[in-house]
Amino acid sequence: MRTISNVKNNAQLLKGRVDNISALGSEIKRNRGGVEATGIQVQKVNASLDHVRSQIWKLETGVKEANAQIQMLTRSWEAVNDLNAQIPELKRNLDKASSINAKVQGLQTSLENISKVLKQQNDILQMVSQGWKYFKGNFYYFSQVPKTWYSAQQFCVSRDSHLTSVASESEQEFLYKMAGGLFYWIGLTKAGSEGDWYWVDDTPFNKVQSARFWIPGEPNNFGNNEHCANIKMSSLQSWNDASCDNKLLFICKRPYIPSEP
Ligand SMILES: [Ca+2]
Repeated sequence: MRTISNVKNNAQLLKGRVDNISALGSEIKRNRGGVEATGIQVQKVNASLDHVRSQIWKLETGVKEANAQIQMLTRSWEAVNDLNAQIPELKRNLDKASSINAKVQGLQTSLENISKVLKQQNDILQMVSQGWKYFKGNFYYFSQVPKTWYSAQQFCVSRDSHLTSVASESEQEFLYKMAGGLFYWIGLTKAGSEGDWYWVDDTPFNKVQSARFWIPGEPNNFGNNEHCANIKMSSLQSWNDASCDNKLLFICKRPYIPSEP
């Protein structure tokens, strides 16, 4: 009986050990699952770390690029500063250049004026060398050969002029002084008009202003045949009307028109 009891006890013990082993097996199983889960977690963490590393690398690259840009901008800024420093000197040079330019233009204008005056003097000299006298903007030719009034006017026209008009007291004075008491036809006539005096060069005849230039008692239209005027006396009152067919010396007048340079 003891033996049976012993066997029973032993069987009980065995069963207990088998149970324990079984419980251990289950625990090991559970733990294995935990280890597997932990492995997945570690992998995930590793992946996150990789991502963070790549972000950091990108940031570093960005910072390097930004630094390069900043250096370039700094160099540009220094170049701008250098240029700024040169501006006052450039401005001074520009001022100098403008003032020199103004002087050159002034000289240019002076030269042009001198050139004009020389050209005019040359024109006048040429006319004078051909026997013309210059007075206040006109040339006058005092003939040495007497002609009738009409032939005299024809001669003047052939020389780009007309028998002279007298438009002012100073002109009258110039003419009678140059005439020196000899008789000279002037361009005053009433031929072809109805008794009115007119200047043959189309200067308007001022009857009132001109009254002081006639010799007292003239014009007397002697013989009803005196239709042309001449300078007869060396005085302000020097005009006489005479027959246009008389042959007298004569005075041509041509306005001085400066030739273009
Ligand atoms: Ca008369």
